[in-house]
Amino acid sequence: MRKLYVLLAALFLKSITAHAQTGVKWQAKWIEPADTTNGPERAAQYFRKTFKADQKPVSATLYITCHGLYEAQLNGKRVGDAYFTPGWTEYKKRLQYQQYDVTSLLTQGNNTINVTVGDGWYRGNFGFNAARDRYGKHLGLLCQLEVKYKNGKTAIFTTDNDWQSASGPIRMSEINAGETIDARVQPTNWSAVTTANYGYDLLLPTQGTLVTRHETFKPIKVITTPKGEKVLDFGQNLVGWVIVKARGTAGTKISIKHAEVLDKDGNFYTENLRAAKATATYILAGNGEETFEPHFTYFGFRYIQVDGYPGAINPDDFTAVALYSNMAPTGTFECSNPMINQLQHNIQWGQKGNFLDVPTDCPQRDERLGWTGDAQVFFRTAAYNYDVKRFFTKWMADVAVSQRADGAIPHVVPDILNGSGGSAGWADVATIIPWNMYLVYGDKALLATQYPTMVNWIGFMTKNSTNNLWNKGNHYGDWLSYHSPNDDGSDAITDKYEIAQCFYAYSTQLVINAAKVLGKTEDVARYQQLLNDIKAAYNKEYVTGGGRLMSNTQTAYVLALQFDMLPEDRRAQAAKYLVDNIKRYNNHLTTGFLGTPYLCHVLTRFGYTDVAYQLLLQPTYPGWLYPIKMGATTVWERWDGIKADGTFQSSRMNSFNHYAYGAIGDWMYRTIAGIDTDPDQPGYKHIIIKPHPGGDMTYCKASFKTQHGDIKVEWHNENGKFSMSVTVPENTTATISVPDNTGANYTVHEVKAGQYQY
Ligand code: RAM
Repeated sequence: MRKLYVLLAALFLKSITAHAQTGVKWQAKWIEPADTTNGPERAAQYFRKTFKADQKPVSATLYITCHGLYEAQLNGKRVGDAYFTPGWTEYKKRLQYQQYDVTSLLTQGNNTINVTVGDGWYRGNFGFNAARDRYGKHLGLLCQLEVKYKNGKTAIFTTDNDWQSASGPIRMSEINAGETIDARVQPTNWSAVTTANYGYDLLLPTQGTLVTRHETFKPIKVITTPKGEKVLDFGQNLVGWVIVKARGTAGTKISIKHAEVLDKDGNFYTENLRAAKATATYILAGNGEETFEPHFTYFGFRYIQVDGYPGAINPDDFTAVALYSNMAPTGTFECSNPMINQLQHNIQWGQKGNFLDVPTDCPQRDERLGWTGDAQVFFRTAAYNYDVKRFFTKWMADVAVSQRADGAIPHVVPDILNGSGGSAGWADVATIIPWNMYLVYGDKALLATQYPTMVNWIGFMTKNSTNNLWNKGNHYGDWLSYHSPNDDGSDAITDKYEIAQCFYAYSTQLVINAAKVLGKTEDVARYQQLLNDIKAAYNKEYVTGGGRLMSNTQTAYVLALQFDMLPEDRRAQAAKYLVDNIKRYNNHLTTGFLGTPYLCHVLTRFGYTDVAYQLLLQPTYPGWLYPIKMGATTVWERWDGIKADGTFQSSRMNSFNHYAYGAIGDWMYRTIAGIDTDPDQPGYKHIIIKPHPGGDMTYCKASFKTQHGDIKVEWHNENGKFSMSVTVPENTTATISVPDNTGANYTVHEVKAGQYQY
């Protein structure tokens, strides 16, 4: 059976490759600069070629990819609006190329194509175990321009031996370190390129969502810090860079450093960036007003420190621009509590900043990796806020190809940690995202594509289990859960193998769900038997005779309840233990990465929505609103990134833009607003509307753009009266449950598309 899945996975890969070749028939040669090292700084390379078009083309298409990151120009005009192309994939197995309609950029006669290629992920120094040349030693370029003339003739211009390369103004570019641009240097020492034979087998057309420019920000404050640093505050922690205008003499060097926060004294704070220098350096050519911005790096920041700027700093000369994958917005959420609205804002900005071609844990320090655990906990929230179908289709294809032969999924994808993986709650990305994508988008084909990877992941856990107990391996566990500041024994540490057993069951359940959808009846029976065994082993090992769990933590109860680990007659009591635990912590959550996403869902399911609201609205640490009280504009990695006295948590791991805890967004949409899909008619074909009023909210207004159209819910709960309006899009049906003002009783309406008032 396993062999069959490996075969299926191989066929799937082949089909991707075949697909790649239907888009373009490659004739181009890979070219590399003659000086492949590009000097000690590893300057970006400029490639060029001038070619002759017999007439003005009636159509022209450029196909292009590279080893590194590229920006292309035709006759001095930028090609396309995407950045960080060709995107980041498992480069040794899959490399995207882009296709651009460049008809309007070409003319009759001579045309020049210029392409700049920087190190990027391909061979730059990035990731927390800093290393260069992860995918290859040489920058390279592959492009093919296909033109059609009015007379029906066609011509193809490709990268080949006739191209030239040189270094130019971009003296250094790296994901973490930043970029240095010396405007005095123009490419002059052009020399012939060499060609290389990498073939075309790994190439595929853009599968994901390319990065483009989005919001811009002007400084809201110019600050001179107590240390005397010149700092600009853009008012929002964002990901991208700052466009700088300056006038000065040739050789003037401006340095722009980036930080997410100021320290408690108001000084510029970069310790939490660890080894990431995150600095843009601009050297003026001295010819009037000059404008600078980087190309092949990005920064996570709210503040910049400006050094060496010629003359007085005028905020007008600085514009921050956010760059992220160009996902269409799908969700809006608003309610009567401004703190919750700020939380929604922070969740969305966490998504923008960390959806830069791949889903990253954080965008600022020397890490910025596709951590699988973070992505799975945030997936459902992400899919409410934006259309992430393409974004995750691409990334999950990378998850699939990075799966180890033994079925383990690496901790990060693309896998730059050399195969280390198989951690509970991280590797389960293999099942959790495909299943949830199916719920959100209703696309069976996507589920079928990922099915072999899902099954192989179960195989890994089974192989590493004894008597159906998965009690081997290294696990991150309930990462960053509550630790008491005084080590008084109240730390919420959940046994890692107890957690692993829950995820083993959950992933198996999701394979059963998928097998049912895909009509794989044999698998349904087989995995159902396995699931029964996993749960029996769990109850024997981790549940006391009285129904308490071995780890007496919120996360232990949350996972047991969310994944139906306990026999039905024990669940209500376990939910009560969970609530008791929350009360013991004075209405605070103590959960980390794995317990947090399900905490409020479990409370709602077992009739404790009031407790869920208390947690949501809890203004003191640990809780979602504490960072907001401390001025956060994105979601923090830790519940106490900045402590109440203004000091920081350990600089070794303290990101102020980590989306994982933003997973509460799912509960806000699904439970407060009450918008969900029926798993039996996924993709919002049959919509479930069931709001849960509470938390003293007087109104909630949310919308969600499905593939069928917009769902809208607006409820008011004032003066003892609950009222609600709902829009149900065309070609769908909905079950609308209308609560009374306490949320205790519902009246249910089965409806078709239309607008409804209750
Ligand atoms: C940290 C990452 C990420 C987490 C892992 C386990 O380094 O930032 O959030 O998933 O560790």
